[in-house]
Amino acid sequence: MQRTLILLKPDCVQRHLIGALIQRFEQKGLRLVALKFTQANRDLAKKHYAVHKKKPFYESLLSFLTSGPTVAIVWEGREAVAVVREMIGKTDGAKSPPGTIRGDYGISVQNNLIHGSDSAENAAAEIALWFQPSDLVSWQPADMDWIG
Ligand code: D4T
Repeated sequence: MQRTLILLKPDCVQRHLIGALIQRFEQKGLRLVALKFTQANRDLAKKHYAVHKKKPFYESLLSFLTSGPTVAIVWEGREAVAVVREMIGKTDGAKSPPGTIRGDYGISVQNNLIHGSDSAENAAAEIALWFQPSDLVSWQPADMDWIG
């Protein structure tokens, strides 16, 4: 079992797509571990996107992520990091195929609705940024034997 972090970014919240996107992950068979509705401050946004510090879009990215509420979610499941990245699609919504979240709901690069951790190591670090250990709930869904 693996855990991963997703962020439903401010554009997703403003466009009333929270429920539609959560439904996809629930129906895929991923298990909810933690969920938080919050507005990232600049310090959190800087830590989350530290890898992009030197990029020309960095400042704009920080403004975007701090511009409104975000839903942070930890999902758990077999190969959860790769599964979620596949479901999200490519960075650019215009180039992301139909069937993916960005392909179905987006056409922008920056306002691309959702973040998903890109490795198990980054997932662990990002989960620790957005959640306290006590926020993470370990539980046994009744249909686990069917989902696998
Ligand atoms: P995240 O990290 O948000 O899940 O997105 P990706 O993994 O798909 O893409 P990324 O790390 O390369 O970029 C992070 C974030 O920056 C925005 N961005 C990206 C942007 O505003 N302009 C750009 O030119 C690029 C490449 C979009 C996602």
